[in-house]
Amino acid sequence: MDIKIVTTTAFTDQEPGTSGLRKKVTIFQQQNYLENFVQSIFDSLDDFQGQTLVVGGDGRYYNKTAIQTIIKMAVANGFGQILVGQNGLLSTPALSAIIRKYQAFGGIVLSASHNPGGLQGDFGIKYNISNGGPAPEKVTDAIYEHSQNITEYKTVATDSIDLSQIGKTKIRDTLVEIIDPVADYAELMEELFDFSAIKQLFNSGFKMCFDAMHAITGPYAKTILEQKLGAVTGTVINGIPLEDFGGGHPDPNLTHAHELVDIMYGKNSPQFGAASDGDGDRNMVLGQGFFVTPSDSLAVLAANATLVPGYKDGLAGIARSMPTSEAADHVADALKIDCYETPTGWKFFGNLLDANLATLCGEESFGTGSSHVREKDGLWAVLFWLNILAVHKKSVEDIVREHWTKYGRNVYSRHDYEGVDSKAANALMENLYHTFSHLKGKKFGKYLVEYCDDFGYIDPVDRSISQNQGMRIGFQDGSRIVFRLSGTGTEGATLRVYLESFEPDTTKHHLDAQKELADLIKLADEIADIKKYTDRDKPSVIT
Ligand code: VG1
Ligand code: CO
Repeated sequence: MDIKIVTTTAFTDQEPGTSGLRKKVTIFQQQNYLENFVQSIFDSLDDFQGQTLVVGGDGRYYNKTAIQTIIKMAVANGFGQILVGQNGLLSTPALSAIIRKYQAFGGIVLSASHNPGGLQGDFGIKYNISNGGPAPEKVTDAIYEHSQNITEYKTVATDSIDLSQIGKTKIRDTLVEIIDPVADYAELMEELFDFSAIKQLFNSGFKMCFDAMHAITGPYAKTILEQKLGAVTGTVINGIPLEDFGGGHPDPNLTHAHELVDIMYGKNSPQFGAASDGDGDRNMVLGQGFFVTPSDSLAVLAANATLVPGYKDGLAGIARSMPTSEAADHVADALKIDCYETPTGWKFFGNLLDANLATLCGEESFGTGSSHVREKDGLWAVLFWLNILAVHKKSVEDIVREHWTKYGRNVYSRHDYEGVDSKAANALMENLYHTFSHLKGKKFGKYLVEYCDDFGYIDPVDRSISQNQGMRIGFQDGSRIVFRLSGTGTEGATLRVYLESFEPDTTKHHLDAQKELADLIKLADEIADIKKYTDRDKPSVIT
């Protein structure tokens, strides 16, 4: 079987965003579009001959086609072994776990995560390095660079590989192995959490609802929650992965996971509710009629970590993305450990985890994870909560309220303006940047501006610098407003406005976050002229 060298022409738009390259399926379907990007990944790597590559995706439309292409190209480029999830499926955290367990050279994740799928939806591809985590910026920059100058790619002519049967096949000198997508991941979860305590909890009549949103976590959640932990059949809803996610938007938040929200806010709701996203790395956690913000979730997990076997010796540190609320910082202070503030995107946590500076990480965008893998991990967060619930035997709401009583409440919300005209969104950010010089020291009602800047980050481990990571306005009372443009969308621009205030007064902890933040919301519009630039009078999604 000969290696074919195919001549190609570069595409100019293959720049990875917050989490890999994401485009409309129809863009990926252009001739050589995927091939160019995959070859650019391989051309950016050194010394992978004979090594192992892990490949899998969230099962969205185009997943299977893309996997066939990638296997052939990985063979032609000289990988020694390729591990592929059965039927092309692997959740993002499972892929990370498998890279680490089998000491693979790296992995390719096919997913556009929380973006809708199907022929009219989005597709995406991301490269993960040998620690199991997303490639750092220096690698994604190199991939983009290669993609702009590419003239040829390598592949082999061979029949399609049967992805449905677990087993091994040899193609040229490469061993292609189809593996169980769930087994290794489930084993890792069993090492970290007290399965017998959680089993007892379910045996005692505790009920939960897990909404897999017809995305990748269905098979994982069924195996772990229903089969291994004894949750009743039917605990997992929308558990079959579908190429178009059943027409839904697999983003676990109050807007898109409305089926779960209706159940949890309805009559006779189960004690615990959770959902995960397209590729299984996000999570939303709910109690009965009670929403846990992802920022609070990180703080609660950190405060209770020693109750969980995998974290019984305590945490080395905590890391959170800059727009994530400072709730975790209060826990870190109490535990006398460091709390790191990184730019948005899981790739910035990798070095901190590798250097054992942080054990738990989190983002306000429904992402929590730990040093067990190098991705955020939706089901892991759900099991962590279950473990805490099994020990405390209290409701989710009581656990969170007691947490607020002890540490104060960081009232938090994110307002997204999706599908805004890109030029207008850039103009808004530009204008904001120029207002900074006269904002500092200014008073808006009770809010005195203490600082405002464009967030930059120096990685404490390798000293690499990342600039322009979001505009922050901090007020003297600890409140913050952050403005960022999304790096994962595929249509126009999405403006994200992050709002936070600190409320130590327990008598106010029951109040609604939107009402509590009303002044800051008004102020955000006043400072950034949101309505004028976006031509919208309200956000499209509020979380
Ligand atoms: C969003 C989130 C960010 C997250 C990223 C990938 O990025 O804000 O916190 O890491 O998605 O998550 P952006 O640039 O659109 O704000 V996932 O689950 O889509 O891989
Ligand atoms: Co995701």
